[in-house]
Amino acid sequence: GLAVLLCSSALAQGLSGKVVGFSQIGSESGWRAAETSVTKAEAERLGIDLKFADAQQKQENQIKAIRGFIAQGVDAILVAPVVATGWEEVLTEAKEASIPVVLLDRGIEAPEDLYLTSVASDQVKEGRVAGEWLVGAVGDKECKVVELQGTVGSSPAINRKQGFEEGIAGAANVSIIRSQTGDFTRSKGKEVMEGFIKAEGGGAGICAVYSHNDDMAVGAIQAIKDAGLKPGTDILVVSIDAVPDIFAAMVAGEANATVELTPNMAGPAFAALDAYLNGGTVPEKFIITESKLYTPADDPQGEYDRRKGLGY
Ligand code: GZL
Repeated sequence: GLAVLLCSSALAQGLSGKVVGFSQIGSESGWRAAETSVTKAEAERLGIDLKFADAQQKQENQIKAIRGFIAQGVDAILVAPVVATGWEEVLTEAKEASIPVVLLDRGIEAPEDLYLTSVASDQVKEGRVAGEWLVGAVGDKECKVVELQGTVGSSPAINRKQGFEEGIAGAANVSIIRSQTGDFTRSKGKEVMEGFIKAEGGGAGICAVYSHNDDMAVGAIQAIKDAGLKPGTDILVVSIDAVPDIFAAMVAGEANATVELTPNMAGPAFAALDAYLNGGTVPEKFIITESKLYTPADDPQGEYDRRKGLGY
């Protein structure tokens, strides 16, 4: 009777009319652009008034944006934290203003009471799956790997490096010979891969490139081709995100494996905020999204077509 009515009215209230600030890192990759469009679409669907701030990959811009949201008195704040450190002061200010903070797709090193919950993939697992795939692909052939790291100090860069090293630890024939950040962008990934190829006498000895995201891998593919080598055969290409263009590369025989990262972090984030703001339910601290390996055996053209409409 009444209880059900009250409960359903609370649930029905949802987040409509709520004001949520979103401090987004930037638009450094296709995946990031997809996360932004999915988040905006989810907010629209739920009737949320989303205040969006693009930080151009600078932490100080994120901190400024969060301070602005606090001053506006928003109901909640979403943050995709560009790096893992330096958040305690501003998140303490949000806590003191009783504004719940939800972290998206990257983690931070800070007391867990400074955020309501974190929605992200298991980035160590992503790296491990990539490493295990490469070990399986090369058998007992010697394989010298070059690594394109994500943004220095970001949780995905730290975790995906650790995971990959775990994944290849059991294979003495597979080793990382060079590793450098490409800051998750295509242009930097191409530039760093050009440097690796030059430093390795033209690249003939490089067996594989492991890239912390597909965008740097797409840049590396161009550098490999410019050097007269065949990506996908002379140099294997394994990366993470599963954006449309890595599937296009697979169709062209130029990429070999990617680990999917869903761009829909907002769905679980808004659900947690709804339960918390409308029912006082405290969500689990870490909401982990699924990861899935894709290779050219998995209908890359179909995967490209399916994702093309998702805002990448
Ligand atoms: C990982 C996410 C990374 C993507 C990149 O969760 O933070 O940031 O893998 C993006 O494409 O730049």
